Amino acid sequence: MARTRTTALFWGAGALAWVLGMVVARPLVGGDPTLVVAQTLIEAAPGSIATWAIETFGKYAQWLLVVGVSFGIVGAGVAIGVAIDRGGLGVQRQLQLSYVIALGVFAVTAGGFYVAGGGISSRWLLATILAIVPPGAVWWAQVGPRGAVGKRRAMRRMSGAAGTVLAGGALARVLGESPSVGGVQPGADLDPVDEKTGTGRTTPAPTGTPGGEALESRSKTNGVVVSEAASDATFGFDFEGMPDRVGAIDNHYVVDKNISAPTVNSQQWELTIEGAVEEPRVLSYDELTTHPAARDLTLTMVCISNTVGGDLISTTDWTGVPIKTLLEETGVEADAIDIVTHAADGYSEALPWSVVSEREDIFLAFGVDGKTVPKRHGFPARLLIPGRYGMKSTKWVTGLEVSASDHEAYWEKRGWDERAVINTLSYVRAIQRRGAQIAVGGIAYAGIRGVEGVDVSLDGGETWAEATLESAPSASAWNRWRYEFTQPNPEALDVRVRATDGDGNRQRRGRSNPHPGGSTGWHSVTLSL
Ligand SMILES: Nc1nc2c(c(=O)[nH]1)N[C@H]1C(S)=C(S)[C@@H](COP(=O)(O)O)O[C@H]1N2
Ligand SMILES: [Mo]
Repeated sequence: MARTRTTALFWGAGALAWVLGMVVARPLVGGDPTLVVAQTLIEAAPGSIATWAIETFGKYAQWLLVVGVSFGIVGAGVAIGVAIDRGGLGVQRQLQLSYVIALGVFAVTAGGFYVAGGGISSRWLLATILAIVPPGAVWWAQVGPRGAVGKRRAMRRMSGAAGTVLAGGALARVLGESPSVGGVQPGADLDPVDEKTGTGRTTPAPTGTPGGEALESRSKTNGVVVSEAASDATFGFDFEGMPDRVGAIDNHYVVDKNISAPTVNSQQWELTIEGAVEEPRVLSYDELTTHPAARDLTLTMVCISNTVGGDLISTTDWTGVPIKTLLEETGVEADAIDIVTHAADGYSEALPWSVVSEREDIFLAFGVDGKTVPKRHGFPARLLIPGRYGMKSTKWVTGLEVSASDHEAYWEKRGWDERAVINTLSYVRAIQRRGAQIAVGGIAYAGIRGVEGVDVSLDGGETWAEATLESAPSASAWNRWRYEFTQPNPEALDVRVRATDGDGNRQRRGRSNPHPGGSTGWHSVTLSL
């Protein structure tokens, strides 16, 4: 029994050392074998499980899976130890088996880093060696080439290995910070697009919207910022807790299926345009970024898995080329049905050609905030489709395929709505008190239908009043709204909000979950003041 425990402990410690070694080496190639396994599980999981995980764990779902896989590896190590001991193998046989397993661990490590890092490189070699040192040290200390050694010597070997790994880990961090690929870097400065083509650019906010006064107090209830300001000055739309009319990309939400974002080299990158076209064609990064049809567009993106009042919604200034132009230059055949976007992470999305050919605002963005696109938002180029949920807007685009049949996209295969047209939404974001004056404010969005009006109720939906709408920064962006009233000593307020879209249709009242077509329902919050 005691021996079983020792053997199990040895194998468990070896597995744990392996996991730690991989974590240490991770920055070198931007991933490791554990992440490769977790990523494979994410993509293989049935849609119902993926949706359940997103709904239950939100943005932590992917990292919980990684932790689970790591525990699984350690557990497997312990199980192997127990099995070896129970198997009643002789010392010689145990040693032979340990060599076979060591070889397997080495192969999996090298293979995993190969997949994670996209091939053979000096970084791949360094990562493999670094990750192998800790389990190697445990193995060497226990069995070693010349059998088990004394406790003292084992300790010395282990601390030597620990030192190597610490030094290697520091090196890995430094190298990991420096770009592993040449060419234009994500988030680098970009030449501004010609004034005359900048048609979708942010329209300036009307003046006379001063910022918040000095705050006396501030808190957050149900995700809504409750604050109190000193003076009776005008509220505007920028009081504490209100989002910026147009935000910075650094504050933009991030959602994708990947545990770590793919790394793409702008010099090696090319956009292929193929399928039902007159002649397939490739565009280089320079050809895309200097394309004469490049234009700016201010866009509000929202994820289809956003819940009522949620944070997966952001507005920023993008720069790109309409894909209609790129496709027409290439020559689209008459039997075209779908325009499929392919991506560096294996993701795909599709939109009917009948829709794309009608619209100038569906475009391949290579810039945001006057800079190149950050890695996590799809460097070097990502699609943007105003009016549709974020899932349609493929990041890390590598190709446009004109398909003569209906393409089944990544999330569509997992049971989400194919068209993914944005449902009208309105959220409460902030409430501020300036003496007896109170303003409640938030955002409203109806995709490209636009927002016509926003109503606010303070009595649980009995009576409604019209909110003041700020002009939208563009035809593809949200409106901020506020509603001001006087109430000397309110203790709690039951705030409800509903919007009417540009077609005159009121936002759906009934609550529904994000799956399969995006959440619906009026946002209501009870706020204590
Ligand atoms: N290649 C790729 N593109 C993708 C995804 C993805 O997993 N892979 N996720 C989509 C989803 S669900 C959303 S909401 C948006 C989010 O874009 P953002 O991270 O830039 O906000 O990207 C979309 N594009
Ligand atoms: Mo999404």
